[in-house]
Amino acid sequence: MAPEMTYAFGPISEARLKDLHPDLVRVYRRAMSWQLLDFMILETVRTQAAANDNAAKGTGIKSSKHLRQPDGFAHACDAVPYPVDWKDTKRFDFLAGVIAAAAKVEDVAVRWGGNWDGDNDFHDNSLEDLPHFELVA
Ligand SMILES: [Ca+2]
Ligand SMILES: [Ca+2]
Ligand SMILES: [Zn+2]
Repeated sequence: MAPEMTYAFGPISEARLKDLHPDLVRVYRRAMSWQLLDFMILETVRTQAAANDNAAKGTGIKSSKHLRQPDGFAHACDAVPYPVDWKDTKRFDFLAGVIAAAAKVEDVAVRWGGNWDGDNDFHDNSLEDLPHFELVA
């Protein structure tokens, strides 16, 4: 008998996952299956207009991997601890570690918005985007 799941994606998160590349979907499902922390999918696919908007505000880039790629999917996903408290960045860091581990297990190369250059120096980030993971390829 499967253990009872305490944390699970709600219908809004599930709807957003439909627009996400299947490799990343596997990563987020694996992360949720570990039942370490509840989280929700905030954003997968993004319109060009929204990406331009974020670039103007300095919170994103115009060529974002959130844009629908030629394969029809977003290659980036923002997930936030649930319930979300944007000031509690430690929970975001913890979630990022869980997702990074899930990516390792699923053998998917991902880049985190808290460590864009992948050097494990978490203090040299130009644009801090703690909820953000994207496919490297
Ligand atoms: Ca870094
Ligand atoms: Ca660096
Ligand atoms: Zn993002």
